[in-house]
Amino acid sequence: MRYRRNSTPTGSEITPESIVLNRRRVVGVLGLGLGMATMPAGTVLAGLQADDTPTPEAIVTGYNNFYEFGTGKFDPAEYAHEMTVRPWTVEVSGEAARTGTFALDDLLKGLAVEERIYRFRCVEAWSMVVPWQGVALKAVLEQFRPNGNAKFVAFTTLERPKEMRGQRALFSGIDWPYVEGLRMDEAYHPLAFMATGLYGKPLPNQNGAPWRLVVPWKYGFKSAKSIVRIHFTNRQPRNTWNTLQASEYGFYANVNPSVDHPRWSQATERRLPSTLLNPNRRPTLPFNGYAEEVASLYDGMDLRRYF
Ligand SMILES: Nc1nc2c(c(=O)[nH]1)N[C@H]1C(S)=C(S)[C@@H](COP(=O)(O)O)O[C@H]1N2
Ligand SMILES: [Mo]
Repeated sequence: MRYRRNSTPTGSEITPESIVLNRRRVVGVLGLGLGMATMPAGTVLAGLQADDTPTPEAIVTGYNNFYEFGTGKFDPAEYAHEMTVRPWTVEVSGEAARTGTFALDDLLKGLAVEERIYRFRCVEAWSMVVPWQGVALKAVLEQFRPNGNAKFVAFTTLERPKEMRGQRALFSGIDWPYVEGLRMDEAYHPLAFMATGLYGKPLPNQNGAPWRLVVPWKYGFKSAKSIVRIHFTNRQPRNTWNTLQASEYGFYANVNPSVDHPRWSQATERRLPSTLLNPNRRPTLPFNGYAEEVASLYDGMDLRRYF
C-alpha cells in the first residue's frame, strides 16, 4: 500500500500537539508494533482527542448499521457476505464534463491511499474511532470535472435485493436505494474521505465494501456505503433518512451536542465498547471534534435550523 507523503493536511499540521504526542499510543493500539518514526506520513489524526484510541476491530466490523442487510446491529456482519463486490462499476452523471460508467479500479488508479484515524458518531448516540484507509473524496470527484452548476453531489448505494435481504424485507420503511448527499464544498473539504479499507485490510462488506463515504464531522448516516452512483446536481438531493423522518434527520446532519434528537439527547455519546455497567459515556463535541477544520463551511448558517 502506498501512502502519500506531504499530503495536505497532515496530522502534524492540523492536529493539536497532544494528539501528535499521542501517536505512539495510537500506533500501539493498532498493534502495528511500530515506533513513531515509521508512522506513515499520510496518516491523518485530525480531530482526535487525547483519550481517543481505535475501537477494537471486532466491534468496528461486528456492530454495524447497514439496513440493506437488516435493521439489527449484528445483521450486516452475518449477511453482508451475500453481496458480490467484484467487479464493481460506478455510474457518474449530472453536472460534470466526464460522465458515464466506470470500473472502480480505474477510478482509484493513481490516487494516493491514505490512512485516516477518525472519530465516528452515529445519530443513535454511540461512537467509535476507526482507522480507515482510502482516498480523499476530492481526488475522486475532481476526475469528473464537475461544472459550475454542480452545487451538490449525491451518492447512491447498491440496490440488489437478490443479495441484500434487507431490501427484500417489507418493513424497513426505507425507499431503496439508500442515497446521501453533500454540498460540493463539503465534498471537497480535505477531511471528506472515501474508505476502501480499515485496520489495514480491504473494507469488509458489512462496512460498505468496496468503497464507502466517510464524513467524520457529520452523523454516521451521511457516510453512505457500497456506492454505485455519483450524481452532480444543482439542487439539494433527497437523502434517505430525511425522506424517512424529516423531523428527526436533516440534510446537513452536522454533529451538534446542543441540538437534541426529538427522542434522545445528543449531548453525550457511548463510546464502544459500551455496556450497561460501563456505558463509557463522554461529551459529544461540536462537529464531532472537527470544528476547527470545518466550522467555516457553515458561516452565516443557523446551525440549529440546518440540522
Ligand atoms: N447504504 C447504507 N449506508 C449506511 C447505512 C445504511 O443503512 N445503508 N447506515 C448508516 C449509519 S446510520 C451509520 S451509523 C454508518 C455505520 O457504519 P459502520 O457500520 O461502518 O460503523 O453507516 C451509514 N451508512
Ligand atoms: Mo447511524
